[in-house]
Amino acid sequence: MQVTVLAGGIGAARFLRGLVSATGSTHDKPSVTVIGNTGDDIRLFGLQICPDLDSVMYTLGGGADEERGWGRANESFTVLEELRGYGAKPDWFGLGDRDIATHLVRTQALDAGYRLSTVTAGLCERWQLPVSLIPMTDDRVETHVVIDDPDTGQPAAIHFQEWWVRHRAAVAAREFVYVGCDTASPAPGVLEAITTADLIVLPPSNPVVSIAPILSIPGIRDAISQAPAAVVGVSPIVGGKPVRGMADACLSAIDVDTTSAAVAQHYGPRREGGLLDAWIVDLADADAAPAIADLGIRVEAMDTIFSNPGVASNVAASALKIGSELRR
Ligand code: FO1
Repeated sequence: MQVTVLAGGIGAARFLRGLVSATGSTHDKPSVTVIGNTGDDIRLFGLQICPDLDSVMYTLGGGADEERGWGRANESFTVLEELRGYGAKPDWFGLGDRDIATHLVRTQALDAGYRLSTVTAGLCERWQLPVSLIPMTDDRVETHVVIDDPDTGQPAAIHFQEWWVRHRAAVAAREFVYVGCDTASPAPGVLEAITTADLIVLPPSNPVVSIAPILSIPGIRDAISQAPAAVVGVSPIVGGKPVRGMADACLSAIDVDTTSAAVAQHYGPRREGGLLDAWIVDLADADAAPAIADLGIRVEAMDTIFSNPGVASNVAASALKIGSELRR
């Protein structure tokens, strides 16, 4: 069964670990293709940083810092200390020494003219990734956040990473803009991974800053809507709160309630031109099932808190089962 997953952030990476074990996907025979969000990407100190691609690469490659959820295990921050010693800006982004090696190799290859998708495949070779990881596009697309400038009160756009890391999403977001998406193209293999999939999964990623940028690339949303595969989503909201991160601050900016049902409605039922055939919610939200089912979306309630790898495998197995039943 070929499974295609739209992924961004830590929740997706942990779900993918379960999906790999549930599908038996391997580096030599990958049955899972991950379309990674690149809207979080930022160029700092001349280095191209791809947080959501690296979350998948490090987590599935065994090199991730499990506690932080981003960056490398056994990390040190000596370079960052030295940058701060010079008063170099920005000083709010935690660049780790091991992580910098990834950005150096990536940036050198990009500057030599290689596409991001080619470079990503090369980086993943080191990690013997048990999936195919493809960036949503090889073109520059950046998520910027429109806030009220604290000094002038006028609208001002800042890079997503500044809003997320420096401001901890504590500054009200008026709007999210996926800069460059209108003229971007899906990276090679992206549309094929969608049209040939037996199952498409929207994992518990942030709907606004991880999934939406992928859907903003011309051609991707339509390909999903028309794909023969069933589309199964996993709610990133449990009991009215994000499982991790600050999706609530993002959802409120687009007037979507921070509930599992509201996010399902936001993605929309497939039969009305939306994305979802099915929605997996946590047991804590089982009472929302009838309302979601009324939208025309099949609902499964189960433990979705990835406190141990077994939970992610169970959720993945449930998605596979639904996918085989609903495939068109
Ligand atoms: N997140 C933080 O909250 N603080 C950081 O200092 C930080 C540094 C960082 C460096 C590299 C990288 O790949 C990710 C990093 N992240 C950091 C996470 C990142 O901001 C988010 O994980 C994603 O962009 C959102 O999913």
